[in-house]
Amino acid sequence: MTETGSTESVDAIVIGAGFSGIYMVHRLRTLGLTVQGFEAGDGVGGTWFWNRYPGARCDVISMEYAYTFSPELIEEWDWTERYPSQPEILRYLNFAADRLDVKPHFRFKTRVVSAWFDDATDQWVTTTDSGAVTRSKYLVTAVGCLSTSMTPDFPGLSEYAGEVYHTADWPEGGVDFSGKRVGVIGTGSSGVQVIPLVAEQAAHLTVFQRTPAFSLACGNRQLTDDEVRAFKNNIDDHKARSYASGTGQYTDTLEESALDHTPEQRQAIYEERWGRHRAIDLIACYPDLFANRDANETIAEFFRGKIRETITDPELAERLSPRTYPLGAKRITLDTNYYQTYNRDDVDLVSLREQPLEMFTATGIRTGGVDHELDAVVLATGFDAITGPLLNMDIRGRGGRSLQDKWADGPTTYLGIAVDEFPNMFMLTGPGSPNVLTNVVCAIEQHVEWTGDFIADIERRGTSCVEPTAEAARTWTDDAADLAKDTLYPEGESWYTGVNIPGKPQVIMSYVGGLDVYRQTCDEVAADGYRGFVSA
Ligand code: NA7
Repeated sequence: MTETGSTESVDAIVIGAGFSGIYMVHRLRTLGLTVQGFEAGDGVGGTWFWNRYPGARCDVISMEYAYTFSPELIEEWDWTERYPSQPEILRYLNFAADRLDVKPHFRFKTRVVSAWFDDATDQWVTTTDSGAVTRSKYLVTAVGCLSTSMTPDFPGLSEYAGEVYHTADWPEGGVDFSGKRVGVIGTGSSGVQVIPLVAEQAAHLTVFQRTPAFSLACGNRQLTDDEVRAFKNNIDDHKARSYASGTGQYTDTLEESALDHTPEQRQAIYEERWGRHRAIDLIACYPDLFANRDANETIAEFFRGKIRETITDPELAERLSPRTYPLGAKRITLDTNYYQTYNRDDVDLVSLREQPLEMFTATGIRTGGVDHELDAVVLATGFDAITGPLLNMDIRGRGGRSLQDKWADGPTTYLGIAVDEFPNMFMLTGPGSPNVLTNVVCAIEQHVEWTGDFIADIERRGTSCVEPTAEAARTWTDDAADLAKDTLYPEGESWYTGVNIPGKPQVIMSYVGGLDVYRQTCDEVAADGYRGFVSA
């Protein structure tokens, strides 16, 4: 390892200034440590900095999608809408970062290129795209799960003369589609949100759909002052209930199987829950909806019925109806006027299953021998999720061991937080933790607090390095894979399992045992002297 120019030294490096990075920097600062944060964006926000496409909105209720650790942050911030828009979340994160005074500890517009562990000094040596080198005892990755966008290798894309935008890297000043023929590829959460707004502006919209989504109308609305006040007054209850839940979101799950009820009973129950406009209320309505394919089919068919109710053309309704995977195996999308958009005369749907996407031409897209002339194309094609942002950097542990090599067959971690041979490296919402199967802010708070406590313990003991044993990491990873085997996730063929990225190892990158069980396990590990870790 060679270092040229000056090298700074800090106790800890934190990569990323989203929800997790902001809180981690704050937590480390309160321990009295010196911290250098790096963030590729020109401001805080993480995924909410980049995903500023029209209609971008979180699928968790605003008041629950917020930090709970600080009474001041809770008291001083008032959400305005039931589901928060991207601009409002970005304002919130700026407010939190200012209030916690963490911005001065970040270097923005700075991307970490590599982080190598130096065996001689037990330090991490981190290099940024400006060539700056920083040494630190700790390396904390707060890079998010959905921060490396994915553009498929479409033939001819580079020859296409029109405009191309990716939802995950949207121009800051916005895009004017007025008078244009626009194509949107992708009907996941981002596509479902952007499509209605592009349709309102464009002269014509063509949606290129490979797999239809199960989408729930989000019923967004302004919050009342009373609702906001009541939530704040009940924050302890909210915290207790989210801690006790498997996803950080709680609902009233019935005791009986979906199959124990008559179709009429189920219909009435699903209908009531549809009106709550919250995916968790539907998918966790009966305990077996996500465990039993027949039970799942009852709610899948209920969703398809909603599509048929909304779409006037029955053939179109069928093309928009998911048939190939269980509800919940791909993330349920949350929309405003998604299906209604297809009733417009100036919107067409191309099913790529019937007419495969052959290539981009200079003037548009060719599918099944048909040319679609387009002035602009929006790629809503998703992310190299969870491991993508970590493997984008050249991270090397003991003896120059690269993380890319170590994870060539899929990520192995202990608790989703640490990796053997990578001492003093802590991953927030890393692979093998509950990450995206939760209200991620809940998962982040648990991770930051557990990691902060561990680092405080290491400092108290005067230990130089900790790392998990290879056996602890292997056992955690194998047990997590065993737990996931019986779920319906693999049938979804989505970013949850890496199937969306050609060549990516196909494993469920999230711990499916629930955030409540996970939290308890992490606490037991800590109480047992950080069982599974060794010190040097
Ligand atoms: P998603 O959910 O991964 O959706 C990507 C969409 O793009 C999905 O409909 C894909 O179809 C489609 N896609 C991907 N590659 C192709 C190719 N090569 N050809 C045609 N269509 C393609 O990403 P989002 O950004 O919408 O949402 C990600 C998460 O962000 C979301 O779940 C929220 O948690 C926030 P497919 O289904 O693979 O057939």
